[in-house]
Amino acid sequence: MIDVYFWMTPNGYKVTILLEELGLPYRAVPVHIGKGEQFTPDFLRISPNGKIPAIVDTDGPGGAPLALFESGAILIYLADKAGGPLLPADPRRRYDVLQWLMFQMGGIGPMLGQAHHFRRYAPEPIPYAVDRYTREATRLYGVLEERLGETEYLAGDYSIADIAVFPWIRPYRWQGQDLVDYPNIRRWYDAIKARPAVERGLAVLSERLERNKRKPEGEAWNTLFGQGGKRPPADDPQNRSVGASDDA
Ligand SMILES: N[C@@H](CCC(=O)N[C@@H](CS)C(=O)NCC(=O)O)C(=O)O
Repeated sequence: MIDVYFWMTPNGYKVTILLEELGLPYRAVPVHIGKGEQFTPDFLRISPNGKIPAIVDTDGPGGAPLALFESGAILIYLADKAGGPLLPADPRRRYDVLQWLMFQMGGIGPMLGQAHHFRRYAPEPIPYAVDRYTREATRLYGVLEERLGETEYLAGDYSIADIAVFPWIRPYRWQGQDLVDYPNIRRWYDAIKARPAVERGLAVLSERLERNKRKPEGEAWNTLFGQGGKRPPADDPQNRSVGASDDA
């Protein structure tokens, strides 16, 4: 059995969509990140960075349990476990998938996340941050648009790279984007959205979605973006005097 430590966010959906595509049995374990459940000692043992998603596969390599965090590593592990075209074994095709997966992990996720944050969640408007991350989001959408003008899916055939990027495009409006400007992304997006496995993956724990309260506020905001959910380290570098070096 695969336990998926999950909340209804783009990084969480990558894993449930893939598991649905692969038809592997799993159980979604809710980790309410607005309430700080990502900082409990039990969860930190599985996911030391204190973020979802994470998995525990009771039937890991060699039959022993395996715990994994970081969505990119989880997608690679699950696709390899099941085998098949979502992460091909052929080296050229495999590295093509992996480079687009890493493009998601290093670019799409962090940058679109910052655009979303400064446009929607920042307590006061910060024009420099809004401009910087919206411009970077627009640039990244341009990269996707060009690629999807050349190939049907990011790495040719549908793969874990598409599964990683798709949930990040869903909130495109909050990233200052409009899909009418990107016909190739629109085509790709609609094709993925129509897949029954994707629909099932997006429905996981949907009963916990508070439709009108998807924007974290109050305690939830403090937990996610302040220090409300996690103790700062005892030796918090921010408390050191400016210019002090580590060995001073
Ligand atoms: N690089 C990580 C990012 C994970 C991540 O940022 N997860 C968010 C939800 S999408 C989270 O758990 N946030 C809670 C927090 O930051 O306290 C991955 O891809 O797994």
